[in-house]
Amino acid sequence: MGSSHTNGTNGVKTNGHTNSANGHVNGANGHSNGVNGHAPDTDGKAFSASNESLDYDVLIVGAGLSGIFSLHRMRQLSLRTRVLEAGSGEGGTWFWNRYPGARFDSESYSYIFSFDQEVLDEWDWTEHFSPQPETLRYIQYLTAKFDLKKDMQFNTRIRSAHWQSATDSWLLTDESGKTYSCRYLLTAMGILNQPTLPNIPGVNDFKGEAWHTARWPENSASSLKGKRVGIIGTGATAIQTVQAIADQFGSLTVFQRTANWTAPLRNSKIDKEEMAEIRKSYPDIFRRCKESYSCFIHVGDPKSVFDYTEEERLKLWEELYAKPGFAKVLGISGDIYTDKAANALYSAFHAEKIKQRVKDPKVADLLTPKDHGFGTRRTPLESGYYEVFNQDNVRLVNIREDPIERITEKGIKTGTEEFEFDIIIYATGFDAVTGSFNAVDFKGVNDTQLRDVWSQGIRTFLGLTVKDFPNMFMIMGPHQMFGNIPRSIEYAVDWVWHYIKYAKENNVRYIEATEEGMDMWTEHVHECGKGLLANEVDSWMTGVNKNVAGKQKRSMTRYNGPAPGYRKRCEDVKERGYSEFVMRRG
Ligand code: NA7
Repeated sequence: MGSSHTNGTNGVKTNGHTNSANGHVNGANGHSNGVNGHAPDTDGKAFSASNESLDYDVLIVGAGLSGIFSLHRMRQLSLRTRVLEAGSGEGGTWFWNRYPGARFDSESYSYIFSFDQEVLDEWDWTEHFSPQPETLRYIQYLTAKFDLKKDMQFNTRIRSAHWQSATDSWLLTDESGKTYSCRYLLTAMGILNQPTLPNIPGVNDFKGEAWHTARWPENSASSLKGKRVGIIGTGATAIQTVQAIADQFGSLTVFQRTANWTAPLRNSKIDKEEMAEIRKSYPDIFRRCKESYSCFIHVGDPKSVFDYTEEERLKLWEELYAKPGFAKVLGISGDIYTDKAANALYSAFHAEKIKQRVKDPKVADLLTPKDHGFGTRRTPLESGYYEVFNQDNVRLVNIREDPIERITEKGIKTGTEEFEFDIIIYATGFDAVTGSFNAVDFKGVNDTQLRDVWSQGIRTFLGLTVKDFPNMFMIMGPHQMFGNIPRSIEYAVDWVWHYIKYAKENNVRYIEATEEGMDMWTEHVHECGKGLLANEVDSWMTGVNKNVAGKQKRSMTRYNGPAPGYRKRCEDVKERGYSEFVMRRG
């Protein structure tokens, strides 16, 4: 579980459609119903009074980073707010994903919250790419520091969220049947929170131990020591897991359907002196993130691959390869993400690296992706992944050629072979982005179901709202930036905070996106994605999960344009007094 990045959005204008901050949101004519432009009702009493019949002013679903920051901000508006969380503790992604090797692959000090100076002053990172236990400690430190836990309710899985037209409110029901009402609903459920097992017959037949990486047993009695382990999947999670357990298992068999590109992370420790230097540079770090295309500290190369001679190009790529983090993914020429010929050159450079690192040429060839170019899927970073395949006790099985037929009592059966295992690890990914929403029965105005609204493709306004789902805001919903996620969360939560403050001051109790707004925004999101090679490839980022019905085809799940442009469009809506929305006074 590393940090995500939007493939193909390295900040370099390559094909004339970076859609930079040109501002205007056209098309949504807005029915402001006499709200916009009214003088603020600054004490906000009317707002509180109108919510008195409800359990809460605001309910937040999820206690990950989105939920934590949302709660903190809502408290600043003195709103009665509660976080409902399925897990037994806070942390979201970093609570659930405890598999060995789980860590950031973005620089720790750029992939965290920036909103509080005291936090920045107090918290020391000990590694450039934080491991999951340290990240979870950071999150627990935040909830303690801001005393957030008293408004968090754990072990509460929300099953339905139904709009109540009579009271302009939301009614949530958890799996025990308990209900919760509120004026505003903030979904903070994460984009990767529904693990998916493979759709292979016999998953329940295996008599040994088996688990999905996102459900790694916390105090696993069964150490991997000496065990025969099989792992299905070779995505970001599998790559981190395989390298982390390399010195533990008795034997490991990796079942690979699609090879993925990956490149060195080059993690290192941070001592006190270096942390002091990093701390001094926080303003610069966050400024760079703010200005960049997908909010990372790495800056893309404005020159084309073809502006360099072969010699210059290779020298440059060697330098990038030697650097830590996403430098070799985001610091490159932008045409690598839009031009197949440019991409082929960079892919060949990385293929050569695999050849150099993997002793058996057949295994090296199998580990080299043939069906997509470098960086066109989410590119994980590794620390010795390829070298694991040089171990005598490791085998790579090509299940594209020899598919798994079934999971058996003893292990895994492919078309030609039967494997026996003590442990099977499913590193088979997630029902990403919309999966979190589909797991809850969302019903809006006139019982409109969210999954129906999105059945022919995701539609949103600003990635934050959906028509027929009034007073509901999505933090890290579809059509938002999946780059540097904490940066996206901070922006989305602040935008919502501003709106609710406005509503409180203006005694607004109802806000809803319009059809025109959704049409315009959805078209804009699709326009931003045109020409990106990443959108021609199946991956969770393009909405594909072959294990999930209805997710066999690509869809536009994320915002592909530049982050500054995204923010400008949202700011413009705010500055126009939310006139693109339907609003009603309380
Ligand atoms: P991913 O990146 O979706 O990877 C899932 C892997 O599991 C991938 O290699 C899949 O192969 C494989 N898979 C899934 N289902 C099957 C079946 N039925 N048979 C064989 N192989 C299968 O998930 P991750 O957890 O690794 O990473 C998710 C994100 O978390 C990551 O991008 C980071 O941002 C953090 P496929 O490629 O579909 O052929």
